[in-house]
Amino acid sequence: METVKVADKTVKREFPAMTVDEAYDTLKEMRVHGAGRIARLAAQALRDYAKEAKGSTPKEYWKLVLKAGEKLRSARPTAVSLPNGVNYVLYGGRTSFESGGSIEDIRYATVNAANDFITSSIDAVKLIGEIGARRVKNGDTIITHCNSQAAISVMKKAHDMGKGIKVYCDETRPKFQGHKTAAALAAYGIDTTLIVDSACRLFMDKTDKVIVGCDAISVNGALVNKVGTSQVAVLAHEARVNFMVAAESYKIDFKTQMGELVDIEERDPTEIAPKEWMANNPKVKFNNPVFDVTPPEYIDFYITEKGIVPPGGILTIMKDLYQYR
Ligand code: RUB
Repeated sequence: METVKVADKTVKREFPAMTVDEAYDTLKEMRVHGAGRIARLAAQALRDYAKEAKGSTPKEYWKLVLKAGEKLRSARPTAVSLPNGVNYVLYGGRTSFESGGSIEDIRYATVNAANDFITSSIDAVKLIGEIGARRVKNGDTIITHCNSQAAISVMKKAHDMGKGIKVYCDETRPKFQGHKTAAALAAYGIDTTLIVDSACRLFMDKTDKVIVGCDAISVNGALVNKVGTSQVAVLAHEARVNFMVAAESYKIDFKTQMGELVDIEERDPTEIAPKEWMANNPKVKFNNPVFDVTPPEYIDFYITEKGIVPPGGILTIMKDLYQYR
């Protein structure tokens, strides 16, 4: 279909081509992580699947696409960008299916919706950088936790603006995503120091701002992000340091409006202790939740692509964003 090819050319491939099963495994095993990238990989895999899927009727074709979307959505439970991204793509196709479109019509609508999601997600991260960097002052020292493309975008932009920032990166146990952030910032020319998570209190005294990313925002403005974020927020609060969250608006979790809680992913205990150690200490129990919740009162504001939003303002932007089902 010529139009699909034209639409496709406008979107640069961020990840190697993958089947739905490969993308699912890649997400589950965290070979690609971070909420924005998780969502874009799922949208890409769903788009590529929709392009090739066969079916003898529109209903049959649509059922296959829905099933693929369902599988991708289930790869990780906490980052709401994943279901939100997949739902956005499916909504494109569903509108065409429900209005009696042919297989080619539905295919075209699905592919376009995926491309639309991917480009707007990448644009959002860039915009967040621009909006957030204006809140950073010359010579600011920043603490960040985990590995967030949106938070990195703010820090890189502040550096581009010549603000001479200095950044402390928490290691972010157990998967050490902070190492990735430190490597990226240092390679960009930013004055970067890696610290262990438990040193955060010590360095908070030397810090002007905390900037972190986001996996999900609940309707009351609470933040769900990598485990340890809430501790950093409490320390920032105690030290009267600004706590800012860089978050694309598709990270707002609609279901929290109906009182549902965000699922907190629990991962394999071997991420926190070697198997041999576990075998030698059979009485020790393990818990490995990988996200936590920061209450809104510890958050100064969200930096979204739509502008700066205080935690209490999340509800008001929610309605606009959920025009798809
Ligand atoms: C990553 C993490 C990041 C957010 C935001 O967790 O908590 O802070 O996902 O990232 P994990 P981004 O490594 O378990 O996926 O701004 O890139 O969306």
